[in-house]
Amino acid sequence: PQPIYRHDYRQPDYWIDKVELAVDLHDDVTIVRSILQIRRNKDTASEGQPLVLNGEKLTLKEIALNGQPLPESAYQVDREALIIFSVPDHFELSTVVAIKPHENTELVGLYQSNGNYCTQCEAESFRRITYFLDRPDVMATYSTTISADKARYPVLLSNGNRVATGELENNRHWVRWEDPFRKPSYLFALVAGQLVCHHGTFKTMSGREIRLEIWVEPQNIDKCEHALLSLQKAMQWDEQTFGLEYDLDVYMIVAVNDFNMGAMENKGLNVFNSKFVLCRPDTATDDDYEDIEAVIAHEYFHNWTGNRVTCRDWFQLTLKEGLTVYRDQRFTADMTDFALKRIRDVKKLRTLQFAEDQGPMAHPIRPESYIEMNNFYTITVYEKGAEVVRLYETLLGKEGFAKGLARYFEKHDGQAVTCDDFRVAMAEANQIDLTPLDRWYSQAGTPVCEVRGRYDAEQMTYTLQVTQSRAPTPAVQPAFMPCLIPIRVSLFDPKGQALPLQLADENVPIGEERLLSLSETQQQFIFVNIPQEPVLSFLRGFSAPVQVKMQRPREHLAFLMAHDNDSFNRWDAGQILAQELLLNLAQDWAAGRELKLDPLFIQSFGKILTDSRLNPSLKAMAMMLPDEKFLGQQIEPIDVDALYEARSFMTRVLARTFRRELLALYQQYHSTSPYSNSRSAIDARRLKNTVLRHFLTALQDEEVIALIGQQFQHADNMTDMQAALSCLMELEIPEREQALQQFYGRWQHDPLVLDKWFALQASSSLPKTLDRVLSLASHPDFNLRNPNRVRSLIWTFCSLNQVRFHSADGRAYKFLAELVLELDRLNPQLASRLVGAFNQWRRFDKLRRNLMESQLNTIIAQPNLSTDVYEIVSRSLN
Ligand code: HT7
Ligand code: ZN
Repeated sequence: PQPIYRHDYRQPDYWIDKVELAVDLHDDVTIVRSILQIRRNKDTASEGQPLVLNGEKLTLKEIALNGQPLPESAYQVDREALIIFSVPDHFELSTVVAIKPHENTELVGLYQSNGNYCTQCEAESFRRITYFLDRPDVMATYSTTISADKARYPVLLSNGNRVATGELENNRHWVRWEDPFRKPSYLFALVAGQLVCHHGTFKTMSGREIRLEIWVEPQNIDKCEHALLSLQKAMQWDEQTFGLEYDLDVYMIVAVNDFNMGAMENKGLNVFNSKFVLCRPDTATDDDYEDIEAVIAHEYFHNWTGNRVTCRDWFQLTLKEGLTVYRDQRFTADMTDFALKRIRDVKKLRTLQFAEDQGPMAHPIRPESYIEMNNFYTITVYEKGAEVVRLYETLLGKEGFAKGLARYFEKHDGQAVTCDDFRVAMAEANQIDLTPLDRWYSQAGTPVCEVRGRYDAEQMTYTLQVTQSRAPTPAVQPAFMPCLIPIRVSLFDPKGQALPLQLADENVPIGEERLLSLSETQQQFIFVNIPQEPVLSFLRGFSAPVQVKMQRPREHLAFLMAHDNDSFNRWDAGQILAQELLLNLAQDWAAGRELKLDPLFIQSFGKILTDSRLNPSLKAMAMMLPDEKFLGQQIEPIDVDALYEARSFMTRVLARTFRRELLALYQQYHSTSPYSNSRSAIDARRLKNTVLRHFLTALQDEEVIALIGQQFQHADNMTDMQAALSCLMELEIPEREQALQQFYGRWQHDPLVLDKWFALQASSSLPKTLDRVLSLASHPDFNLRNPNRVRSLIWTFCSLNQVRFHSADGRAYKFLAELVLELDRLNPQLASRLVGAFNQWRRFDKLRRNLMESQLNTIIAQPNLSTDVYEIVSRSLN
């Protein structure tokens, strides 16, 4: 397979202005009639240029140009295209194709899920529905008529407004939809099935009433209210924050069980993985509720950032995704807690995106090339992309950012544009040169800032020396060029008071927090009038997506844990200290030395436990030790056993030392009153479940086991039930299997809850987990055709359970490789996600490296491998 390069972009030779589709759904075949109004692009195509339309897995039945059937000599059809040799400047092209959605296991194009029809066209799958110029810069208006059996498919949906309906012979019916907004083909959607609707309304700021519809299978009608509320909140937030109003009269969301990703922002008709719609207190956790709110908001925000203004080509994906993730992060921060949200987002970025940047898949947020676009819906494009958008906010302030966004819409509404267009709009609105941000788009890899602080008592100066370079990456990258890195800093006196900050060339101090701009490879910042040696708080709020390297005494970290007034850095100081100790403990364990925990850390941890001013959710965050996967990234080779033992040791020591305080916290926050979804109830559940799952369980004593058992038996909500079951997963006691059976008996008919049952077992750190996973893969409820189920068992185990997946006998590697090959024949997109669990293989010890490499070689040697899996594996092996 050949890569496609960003620099090869050129406009299409033809434009399509109007699309009329008629989709006839039948059991054995679906017939798609399309009428396209096409015109030559005078800027690129000379007269007589052939028309090349994308099309895959289509059977062409009829073709006519301006109403005249085309003779076979006038066109050619191959596996990927329909080529018409000669066309006029303006014309109407009609085609009729047959497709087989019931045979579609890839879940792209038109497919069936639980007997209902739905579509997924992003990135390049509209071409599996009809012949088209399937690229985002071709924007057209769509009219779609769907016909189907009335009893089996009473609900027929597509983008825009419903304009007509009618009855047909043979108990069939039809519905016509018209979308007045020009859109790229990837935003097309169609749904047909036996669905029911939970609806509400929203009054926009200009006074229009929008109908909001959540469509689900009948048994799920009581699980939609939270999704509806989330949508209403998102609509209101976007009006209040950015003045953005919804444009159509109806906004529809459809929940489907079989979906490759989270959700899809099709114009006016979002299709969602049911996991991000359906919830009830007894079936979904507090985290599920928060994820639903965030994903609903994300897809809604796309209506402006993605749909009204879209991407010129797929290399620009971060233009819509980075920006929309940034918007949904801000939304969630406003709905919940700013610091908590920031910590979660940064944790995710550091654990997953930093790893991607250090692996074979490292790429800039705006990639330079791809073989299979689906492989580039990555944590880099999304989350690092969002951090890059946040840099604009950091540099321009919230108001400047909003002004820039308004300018972007003013200039580009209705267009397909580039990341450069976004940067230029931001710069114009704020009359500032933002070209220095360009390197964040063009360079892969994580910048590393090395920091040195020096206090000069005589001069009363504090000098900060900062350098930037790039963390090493196995993928070959052009030489690293320095980026513009905004760095927020504060200095604290020994009492924990933030000092007024005055730089050497300033006359007076300006505030207690400063934003420094690092744009060179090396820079120095001198603060004057500093009366005593201060403690530095660096990169406050994680003001740029970089790694920080700084030698500092542990006492400074303990000090920041107690005194920093930036909640993010306060949390981070604890993480850095814990990380340093855990890595040392891992080394000691590997060398057979006795393990000892630094009393300074024990003391600092104790202060967090007993700090009554800390919000309980933040306290839970602060107590959590860095996870094994994150720790693994900090060392080479990754010693999975040593990291596991070190972390278990630290947990045990803390649990034993603070047993009394932990039990008291548990009791204090364990509610005996009925479930509530208030913020304080959520915070309480978070803290008491962190205490139980991550500390008390390690004690394995009778009192704790009894607490877990009681919580499991009496829980009136899934948050508590799942937390208790996850504690049991760590214990080799009879109650474990009983609870699993009980849970299965109660929830086997609810696929989303059953996913939890699989995931909980796969995440256990007990040595027998690999065997359990192997047997669960043959369980009657395990199903390779359902991505949620595959992710819950396989991804949880292979990606999140580091110590058990990397068992030294290589059995888990073999299991994954075989599964990837089997899955590749059904759903290459999902298979290529899973094979990514091998991406870090070079960082392990020789034994594991060889074992993983051999499985990767087996995979790549397979004939007929999909381009999706081929791209990931070949990059991994190169
Ligand atoms: N824009 C959506 C991306 C998406 C997708 C991409 C490829 C294959 C399947 C997919 N499903 C959804 C999701 C989003 O970022 O909002
Ligand atoms: Zn998105």
